[in-house]
Amino acid sequence: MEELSRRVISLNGDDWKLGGVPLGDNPRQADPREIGAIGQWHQATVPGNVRLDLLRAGVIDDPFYGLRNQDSQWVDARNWWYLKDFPLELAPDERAHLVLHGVDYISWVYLNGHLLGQHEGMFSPQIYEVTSLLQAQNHLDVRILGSDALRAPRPPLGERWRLWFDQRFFAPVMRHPERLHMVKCPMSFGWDFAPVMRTMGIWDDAEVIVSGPVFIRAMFVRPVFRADRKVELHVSLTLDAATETPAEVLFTLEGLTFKRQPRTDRHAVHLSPGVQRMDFTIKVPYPRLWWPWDQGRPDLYSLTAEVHVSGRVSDSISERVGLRTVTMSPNPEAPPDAAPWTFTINGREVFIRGANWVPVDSLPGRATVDDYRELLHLVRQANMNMLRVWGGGLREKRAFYDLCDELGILVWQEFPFACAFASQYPATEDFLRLAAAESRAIVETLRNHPSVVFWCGGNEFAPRRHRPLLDTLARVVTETDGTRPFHPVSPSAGDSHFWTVWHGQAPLSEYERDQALFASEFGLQAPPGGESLREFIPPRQLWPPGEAWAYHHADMDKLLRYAAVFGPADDLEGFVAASQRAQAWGLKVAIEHYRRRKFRCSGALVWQFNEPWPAISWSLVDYYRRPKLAYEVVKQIYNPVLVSLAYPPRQYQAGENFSAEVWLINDLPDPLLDCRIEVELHDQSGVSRRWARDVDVPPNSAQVVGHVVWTLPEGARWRVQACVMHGRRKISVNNYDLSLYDPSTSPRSVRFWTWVARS
Ligand code: BMA
Repeated sequence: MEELSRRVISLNGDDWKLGGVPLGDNPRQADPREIGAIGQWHQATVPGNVRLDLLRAGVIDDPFYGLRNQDSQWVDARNWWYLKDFPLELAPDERAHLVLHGVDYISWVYLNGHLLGQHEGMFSPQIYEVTSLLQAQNHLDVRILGSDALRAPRPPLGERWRLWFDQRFFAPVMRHPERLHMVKCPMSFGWDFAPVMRTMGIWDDAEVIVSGPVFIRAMFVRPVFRADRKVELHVSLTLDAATETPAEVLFTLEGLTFKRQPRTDRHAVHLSPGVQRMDFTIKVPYPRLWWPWDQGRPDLYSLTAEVHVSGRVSDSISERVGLRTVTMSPNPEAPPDAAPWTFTINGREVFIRGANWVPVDSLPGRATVDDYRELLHLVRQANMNMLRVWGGGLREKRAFYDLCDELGILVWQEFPFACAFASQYPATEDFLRLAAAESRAIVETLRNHPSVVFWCGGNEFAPRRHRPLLDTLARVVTETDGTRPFHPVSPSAGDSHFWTVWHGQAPLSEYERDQALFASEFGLQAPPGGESLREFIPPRQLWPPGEAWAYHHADMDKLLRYAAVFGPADDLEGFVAASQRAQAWGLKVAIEHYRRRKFRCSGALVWQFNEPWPAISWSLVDYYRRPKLAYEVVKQIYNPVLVSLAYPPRQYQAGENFSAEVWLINDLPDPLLDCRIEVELHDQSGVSRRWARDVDVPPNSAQVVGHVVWTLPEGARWRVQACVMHGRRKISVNNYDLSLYDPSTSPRSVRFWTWVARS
């Protein structure tokens, strides 16, 4: 078979050089003569980050330890140059395009001394044709503007906001107001779980693509389900032809996760010089659908397009394809102004069990495929079927979405806009143009992934005050994708960020009042275990908690308030254990409530799965990948089949009645016939009461299957174990400790936080 002519020359690696220069008077004026003024060069790595290279070179200390991040803020007061030499020879008919998939944040790119372009935005790829500039040895220079050059003063604050800014929740997200003028990972400016680490670097892949005279810039594949149940692929190719030419496009469709005879389609085309879009339709015989893992198999196809010119392959591209539809169905009993919140995949309503995903590293250049793989396997093992890629974070790297496709994990993707409280994102033409360009690039990068099912404009800002931005995003999504729902901002029109517990310090039982149609955020902070704490908190600050705790985001008032209930919490071990119990128990109360309301509430997303640096945060899994207690508990109660008890949380006494509704929830698409539900009461001496019932469980359901009423025997501590037996197999277990409950009463701020959740 003839060799394909696309050659991809990766420019990734550790053979780059990095040097810095002071910002000077006019930092936005690039001048390659700056390079001559650089006294000291360091070895550098792409993908990466300026701080990482300086760390490896021993110039700065690990900013993730203690308060050391403060010592390297000077890094932002420099412009940085990345340099690389590489050989490349082209055959006579060949063309070459330099592709930088993500440069953070404002950059100038030079090849062999020629300025290729100046670029703003960390998400859009930079693609430059470099055919005529290449030599046997090439010299690539990338200049990155120092973060301090982008600083902006804080706008004057009204009295109401000044009060709120003194509060811990709001201050961290507005430390650098310039973030609202940029389309850059918002969290990097500091958040209530992330440090101020204003990243600079080439954070995603860099490569040169060599093709023949026709270069394929992009391929967009849209599965279309026809009324006669046949499936077609509508394929758009963006082709760049050097000259006017006849050509042939050859498509090959194969099963990637299953065996199927490859199917080929040929199309004769006539290309004009320059960039053009061409549309094709390909039939898919005997279609195999893509499903989230709990509903079926996440089967994938591979589609390859080759463009042949004069009998030779000029260029080729491959994309993975998953056949699925996504629509949103209304929730029963929802208010008339609510959005429909039930994710409906391939016509089937799917209850969402998942979490919020934040960047895996505050230095995102460091994230590798292995990091994503390790964390996403933990997601899958925790029985989660969705991640919300939160708007304070990133468009992740391609590997993240490839793995979600393979594992059958749904992705709710937000655009990188978050928490505009006192001021707002601008409505100027310049800013809207930037927002459109960056969001278009995000959609183009992700739209072929079947796992991505939902676009959302961002996190926590008023939709009314952001009409121009939201209209821009909605238009981009329609024009560039058009196959997925778009929701303006979370929370709005029915989803909740339920912070009455934690920020409002309400008792955990308050979760049971949440009437959200979709619970997109709820959670509690808990410190990681001692082993992890010792990796980033200096020994003398470990206990009592020193300054480094606050610097790594511990909110001590609230931690102590919840730990006190699940204590004793008067030494490090006790405090960690009590806080982790509070977090786990709180999430259990919330999730079981949401699941019992199945489809009146259509899903639950825990805040937050992971964390970008070692922190005392809401994460289930700490920075070092060590799961907290809550991870294990959430995994148990996210079992697609769950028996759940609803009972009043209170101090029980021997001789009193314990009375609970027994709920059975089945998120699987199949019925479970001949199941046995067993509920047992354990006291100090073993099982003292037992309740059992044989049931057939309908598919995709939540129902009350019985009621237990027991007089509590002698003792002071009772546990209840509930399980579902299917034949001889125990398919689901749930545990309750009746002594674990939160007796406190609601503080006054509860009303405020309940209002926040709904607005
Ligand atoms: C939410 C998020 C984040 C924040 C978290 C914890 O509302 O969207 O902005 O980090 O609460 O306070």
